[in-house]
Amino acid sequence: MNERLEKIGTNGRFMFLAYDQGLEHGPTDFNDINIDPEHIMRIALEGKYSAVILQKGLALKYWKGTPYEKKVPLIVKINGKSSAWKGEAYSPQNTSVDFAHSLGASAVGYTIYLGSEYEYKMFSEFGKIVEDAHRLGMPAIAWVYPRGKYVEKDDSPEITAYAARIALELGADMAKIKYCGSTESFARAVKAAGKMRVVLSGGNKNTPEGFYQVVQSVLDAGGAGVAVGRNVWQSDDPLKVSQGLHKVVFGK
Ligand code: FBP
Repeated sequence: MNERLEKIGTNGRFMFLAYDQGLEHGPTDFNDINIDPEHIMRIALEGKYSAVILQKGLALKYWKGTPYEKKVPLIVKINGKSSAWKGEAYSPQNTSVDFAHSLGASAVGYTIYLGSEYEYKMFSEFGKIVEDAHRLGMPAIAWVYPRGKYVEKDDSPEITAYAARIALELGADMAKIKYCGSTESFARAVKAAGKMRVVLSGGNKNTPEGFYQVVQSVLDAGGAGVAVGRNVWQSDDPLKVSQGLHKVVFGK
């Protein structure tokens, strides 16, 4: 396990604020308030997140050289695709591990679409990313989402455990995977992940209570926390939801 990953967590637990949806989904995810990255940076700081997840462009303009640089650890998401792309799932790399490191990132993140026709390209890109990141003393986090031509059911317990295992096999320090319905089934994914950390990928809008329950289930299953976006910053009171989440993840 990379010590730098543990450094951004607390007692082996992690609560990340994801804000890469501007690229992944487009501004349809945003209202007039949360479209402003400054607003999200304030939530990341005041909500006591372990780190904020940004694409390079936001990291350059809203983190680097700002007071947040010293206060909120950064994870740079180094690949991404838009929702306009309707082809087979593939998320090209748009920046390097070296650049993320030069920015001051604490970790890099990369999405792999398990079961896509282009899975082989993402495996290959991620393999190099792990090596580059470890050479620089940085952890590599794999978002592993079953998606594409060869995936029948993207949220089955089997494919979720497979997603976690793939991240382990490719050398990731942490996998960010989706919930597969129950504590028991998620526990199987955590088991498949071996020594690697597993966090929940937020998901579609839920009630705060419903979301806390899912996060609790992930922790009960042996998961290490959550990387969440919309369930926080699309809520009516993002700081209140962050506090509730903090209580679930860190017990205070
Ligand atoms: P949410 O909590 O908003 O679901 O964010 C988690 C995340 O993985 C983001 O990092 C990413 O932008 C988004 O989900 C991608 O979601 P999908 O590919 O399933 O539409």
